[in-house]
Amino acid sequence: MKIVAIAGGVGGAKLVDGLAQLLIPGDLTIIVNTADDFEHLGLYICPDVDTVCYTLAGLANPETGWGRLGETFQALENIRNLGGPDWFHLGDKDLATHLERTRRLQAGQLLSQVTRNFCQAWGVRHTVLPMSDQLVRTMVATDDFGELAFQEYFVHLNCKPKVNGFRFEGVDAARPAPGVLEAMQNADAIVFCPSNPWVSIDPILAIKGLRPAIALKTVVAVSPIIGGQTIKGPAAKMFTELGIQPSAVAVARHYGDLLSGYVLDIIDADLASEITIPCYITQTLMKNRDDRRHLAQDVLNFIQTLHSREN
Ligand code: FO1
Repeated sequence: MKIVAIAGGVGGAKLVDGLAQLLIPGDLTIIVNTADDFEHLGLYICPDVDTVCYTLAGLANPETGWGRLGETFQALENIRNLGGPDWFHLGDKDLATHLERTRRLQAGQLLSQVTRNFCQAWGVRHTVLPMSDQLVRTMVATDDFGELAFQEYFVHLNCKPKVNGFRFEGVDAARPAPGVLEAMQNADAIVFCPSNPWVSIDPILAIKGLRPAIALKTVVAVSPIIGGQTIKGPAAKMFTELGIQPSAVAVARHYGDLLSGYVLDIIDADLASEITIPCYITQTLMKNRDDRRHLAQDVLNFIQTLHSREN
């Protein structure tokens, strides 16, 4: 079965790892949000792409989900000593990724090309595609701080400002990266990973041509909200601040008629009656690699059930 996974950072990377444990490389393409990308210390940082690649390569820091395993922070300590910005925790190994990526981009390579080469170097055999080679930037509209660049909001201000909307700067001029539309066309199903709907999945859906391509397919989303809360990140807080009660139902409504089926946690089993599309209830919390594989297997089984209902 050919699957396209649409993913943001940490939560998305976990399900992607589960799918990668089950599917042969030619059968899994991961399309990753790049609207969290930013320039920092003169370097081009791609947090979600790196999180997905490090996770698939077995190089990710298991405590944070982002950054590298066995990381040191000597460069950051020395930047701090010089009075430079130290709020974004760039480790020494991770810095090598950003330095080399920046060098290649400045030499005229495309982000998709650099990502492909890095994946080869890290031994990632499944296809990881940035959503676009053009710059798209999530801007977070807040009550008290005006509009903030995403990482300023997310890391520097620790998601504290009250949010009242989002804007994806540059999205109108952005095109899907090479291979993205083709992967969607060839896919048997598309999986929305349990990533933040507002700032991880929506930027991908906002790229010209992607929503219509997705709408033609069997689409299954896994809820990033369990028992009204997010495991990591501000998705539940964002729903609340936007006047929507955070729940697995709210996420399903957010994606609306794009979805063919929806996976939600056992804790939220009662909510399935409020969702009008087929639901699959299972344990969605992924505490270890086995949990990731089990959830991925559930998602694949569910897709097969949906396909047999369609035929
Ligand atoms: N997230 C944090 O909460 N604090 C950090 O200092 C931080 C550093 C960082 C460095 C490299 C990287 O690839 C990711 C990093 N992240 C950090 C995660 C990242 O900002 C977010 O998880 C995503 O942008 C949201 O998907």
